[in-house]
Amino acid sequence: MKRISSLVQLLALVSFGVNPIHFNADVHGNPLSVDGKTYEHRMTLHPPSEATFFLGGKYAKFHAIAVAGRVATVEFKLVVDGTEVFNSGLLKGKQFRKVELPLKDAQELQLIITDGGNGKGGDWAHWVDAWVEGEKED
Ligand SMILES: [Ca+2]
Repeated sequence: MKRISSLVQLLALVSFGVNPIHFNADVHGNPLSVDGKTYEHRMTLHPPSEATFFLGGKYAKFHAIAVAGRVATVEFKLVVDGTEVFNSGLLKGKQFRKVELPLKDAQELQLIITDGGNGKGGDWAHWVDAWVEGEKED
């Protein structure tokens, strides 16, 4: 199991949105609770956000919880090798969707957050507990 946040540091990164990415805590240093459980690991972004990870066919599965910020209206998408494989639909104020995604021989994974079509004001959004697993031996 390898956290996506560690892939950010380890693997080449194509692009992020115009805003910085925040790891693991909000501006007040607080962890995030989702559905009654507290998570230490997350990436917090502001749309438009598009992060591309080169997986090189090394991983079997992707896991994450897509969580809208308190006053956000956003949409989360996952694109594998150019094909959209997950769309959260509109998520508002703390709504969330859990994602389990088989990767098979995926070369490239894109994590996308849009403004939900109503502007980006207040649109902080979180990829919580995001990791890939099933690392293959070279
Ligand atoms: Ca919005």
